[in-house]
Amino acid sequence: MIEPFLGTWKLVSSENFEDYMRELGVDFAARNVAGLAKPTVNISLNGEKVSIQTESSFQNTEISFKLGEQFDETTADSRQVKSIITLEGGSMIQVQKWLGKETTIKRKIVEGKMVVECTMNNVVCTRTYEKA
Ligand code: A9M
Repeated sequence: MIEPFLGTWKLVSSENFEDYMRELGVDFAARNVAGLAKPTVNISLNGEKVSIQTESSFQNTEISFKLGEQFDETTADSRQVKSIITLEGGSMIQVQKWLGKETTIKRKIVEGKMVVECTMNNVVCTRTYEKA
């Protein structure tokens, strides 16, 4: 079910984001800017299309996709990736692939909060959002 994810979310805590970005290959300047950002994430549904808009004082991004269908994404750090997002056991699982590399972004609802777990190789970052 996508319904629990719909709405507007505000970042309230972040663990290991710096290490995750380093593992992705994000450069020093961008890591510093992104580390300071407190993004607002809006997740909406229009027919079969899910949109995730991420807004911060530095940059805005938006992805729009159908669950289970691969799409092209340009990430906040300018990677051109192939993404696919599925719902599995109540979690939204996103896999991004580029240049033979892969990262997973898992979103789940825990006690009314959206917990986003980003994994690259053996580095795991956890970012928690509350309903705005
Ligand atoms: C998240 O909270 C985690 C998504 C992980 C994205 C990693 C991209 C690195 C960003 C580096 C770019 C630097 C410039 C701009 C700063 C904007 C900050 C945006 C950070 C998300 C849940 C949200 O959907 N995802």
